[in-house]
Amino acid sequence: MSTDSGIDLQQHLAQFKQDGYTIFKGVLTSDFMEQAKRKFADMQREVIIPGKRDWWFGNMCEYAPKLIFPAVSNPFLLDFAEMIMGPFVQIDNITLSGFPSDSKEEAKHRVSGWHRDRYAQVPRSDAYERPLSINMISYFQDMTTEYGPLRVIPGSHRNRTAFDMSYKFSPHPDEVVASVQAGDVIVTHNGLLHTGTPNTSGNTRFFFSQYYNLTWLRHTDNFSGPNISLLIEQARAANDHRTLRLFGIDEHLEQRCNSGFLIEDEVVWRRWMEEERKR
Ligand SMILES: O=C(O)CCC(=O)C(=O)O
Repeated sequence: MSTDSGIDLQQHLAQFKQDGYTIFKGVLTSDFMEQAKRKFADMQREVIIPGKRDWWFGNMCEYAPKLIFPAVSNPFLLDFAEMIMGPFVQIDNITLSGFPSDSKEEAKHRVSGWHRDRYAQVPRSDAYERPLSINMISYFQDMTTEYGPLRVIPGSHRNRTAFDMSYKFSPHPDEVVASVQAGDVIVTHNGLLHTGTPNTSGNTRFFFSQYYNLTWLRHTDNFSGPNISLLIEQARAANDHRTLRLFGIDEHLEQRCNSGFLIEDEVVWRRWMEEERKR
């Protein structure tokens, strides 16, 4: 996994703080995306609801650890997540989804539904606040108009104006359509207003979400299955606190969540992150 966005992490962070999102180009390899699509097809075949197909699969790290764990523990993306949230990054859910194609008539002038994400709130001021959660969204196809691109309202994570509900399922005058190719990763603040767009491509629209939150919150995925238990065991043996935190085990939490808060958060976080790297 690599990235080729042409700007450094500090510039990505500045964009994220200002706009509520930033895009990393070319993170997922085509091999990863092909394997994930095959896994998706297998899971659809294995679903046991008679006459129905499932299109939405959480717990992907448990279902396909060899494929998914390297993606969700990508050190470059985790460095960035820690710059945003501090060294308190846990998985909330890792989700692989396919959106079936809608008819063009049904989808005309419609968006999937504007919203902020899990653990958000309507911003109370225009100050930047550390998010309680972030989403790292990627798609396995270039997001053309037909595939239904992500739309975002830049700066809405810092805009306390109430959302005009008449736009909930319509394009918004302040929206930007995220221009992304297969394998790019869009990192979003949970306060960012965004929506998908219906898929009218005639093919499945693949969506992969790495959703992280702070280690003291609940998580949606289940971390007690056999595969994640093994990953936890290996991380314990390697004294790998970053991986342990991904699965909700934060052995520094007691001390770090009660640090006294006399020094700028980002300065302290950097110190903790550097200390961990030296070990
Ligand atoms: O389908 C999409 O492109 C966006 C999905 C979304 O809004 C979300 O994950 O919160």
